[in-house]
Amino acid sequence: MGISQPTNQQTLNKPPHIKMYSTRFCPYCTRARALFKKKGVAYEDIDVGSTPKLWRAMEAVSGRTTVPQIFIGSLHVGGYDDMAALERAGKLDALLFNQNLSQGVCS
Ligand SMILES: N[C@@H](CCC(=O)N[C@@H](CS)C(=O)NCC(=O)O)C(=O)O
Repeated sequence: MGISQPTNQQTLNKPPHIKMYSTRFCPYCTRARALFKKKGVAYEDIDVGSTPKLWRAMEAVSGRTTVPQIFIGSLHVGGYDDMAALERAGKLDALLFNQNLSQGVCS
């Protein structure tokens, strides 16, 4: 039978795909990368700086005109300030690590 099939629990807790539309040297993008690094999460980094078509695609999916634009799974977090606010509120890890707070409680 093998052991390759994830349990329902593992499927539920699969980390979301993290995507950031960015430019290489923008300070807010750099700060976002540093926070992702601190959290130890992998993310897709899409450089929109030299490709107007990609920048327009970012504007279309986010409704915003600045970089970075950050998505955690299907959730549009916003820019770096928005992600930092989630971190300050203690809400970022639950999103990054797909933690369902109702699970894992011993009773
Ligand atoms: N509050 C935003 C600020 C983002 C921001 O100002 N980004 C600059 C680059 S570092 C930008 O996209 N500027 C282009 C513009 O304003 O059109 C955030 O935290 O992401």
